[in-house]
Amino acid sequence: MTNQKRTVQVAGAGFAGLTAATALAQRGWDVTVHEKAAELRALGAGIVLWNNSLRVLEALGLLDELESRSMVPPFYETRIHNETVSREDFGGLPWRSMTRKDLHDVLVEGALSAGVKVRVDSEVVSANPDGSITLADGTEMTADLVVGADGVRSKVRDSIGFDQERTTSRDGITRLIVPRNKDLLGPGDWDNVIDFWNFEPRVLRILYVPCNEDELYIALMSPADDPEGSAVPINLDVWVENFPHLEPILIPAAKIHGRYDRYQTNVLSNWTNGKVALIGDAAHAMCPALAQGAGTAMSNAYTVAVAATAANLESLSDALVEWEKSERGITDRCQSRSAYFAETRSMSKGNQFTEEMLETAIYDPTSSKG
Ligand code: FAD
Ligand code: 5PR
Repeated sequence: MTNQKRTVQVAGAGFAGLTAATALAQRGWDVTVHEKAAELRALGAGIVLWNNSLRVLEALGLLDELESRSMVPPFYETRIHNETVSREDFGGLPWRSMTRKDLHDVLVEGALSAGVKVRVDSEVVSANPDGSITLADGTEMTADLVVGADGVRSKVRDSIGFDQERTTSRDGITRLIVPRNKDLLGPGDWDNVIDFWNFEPRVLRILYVPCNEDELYIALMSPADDPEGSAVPINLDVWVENFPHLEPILIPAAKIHGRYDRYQTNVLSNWTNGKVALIGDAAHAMCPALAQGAGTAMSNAYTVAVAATAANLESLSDALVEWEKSERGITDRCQSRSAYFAETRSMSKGNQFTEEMLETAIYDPTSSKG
């Protein structure tokens, strides 16, 4: 075989897998991504990106495209019982909101133009630290590097058997994209992200995130033990009774089936074993309070690509261990802070985005290593 290129098999075409694949292809690797779904499609609704993932998109050459499909809300406003308790603008720190579909489309376009080979309907059922994967149809493939970016229920991870601690939160959320209906909402700062918390007569929260002129992301949170609050499609009477001023966006929301998910936190003993590196939700699924699930996924995807490229193939496993050592602390701290906010619901107090809480958002993963 005359192919001189280093090879990598990536499991999962989510934000983590596509980012790693593009960064590796741009560094000369022969990259194959396996996606188990029949088509490339983003799951979920909307998303907020911060400096860390925006710097990664810039390094991949995708920032202009992303900017044209996203927006910068003026403030992150927090309200309790519809009374504003804070309006945070993060002192000029870059942040953006968009639909998950738009982010995914930009990453797919970037991967394809970098020469990444994407195979759909290609489920990875197991991986081996020696650098091989097995697909659902029994095919075995080998590579210099295997990246497990196959999400919270990762088969790459579980087939190898990493020690892990899993926690499921008491609250969960239904995430939907609805029309903005600004005219119907009446006068107000409807370009802000608005985090509406109600504690009386029951705990219910609506996170309102405009994504562009036409589309609005809403995340409706309820304790899992409230059958009405967590019902899908959403129980229109219950939500309108608690958030009457949001009726124009709740009516279309009640027409979508949606899905209620509790938050899952996974803490692994290690992110790597031999030639296998885990990134994204496969390695560190976290509560969404700091909106860093995708941000940490993309940061770690980028830095593992840089670290693997800088390594000699003979010492790749050691380089992966070093990569984990240098990048893990910031992700672990973000994961535990997000879990604390989910547990205590204390984002409702407002002004929670202190410099410490923004550590991950501020971080620039593209400048940490050459
Ligand atoms: P994923 O996005 O889960 O991507 C994994 C990919 O791998 C998928 O395409 C999957 O089909 C594929 N796959 C899975 N198993 C295999 C396999 N065995 N072989 C091959 N391919 C496989 N965060 C927000 O900030 N805003 C949101 O609106 C939001 N919505 C969410 C909705 C859902 C349903 C979930 C589960 C999470 C959501 N999150 C949200 C959290 C955040 O999006 C995640 O942290 C982030 O997407 C992680 O990216 P990832 O690439 O690691 O994993
Ligand atoms: N931020 C974002 C988000 O989607 C959620 C939260 C914060 C962007 C919910 O999914 O605090 O729960 C949150």
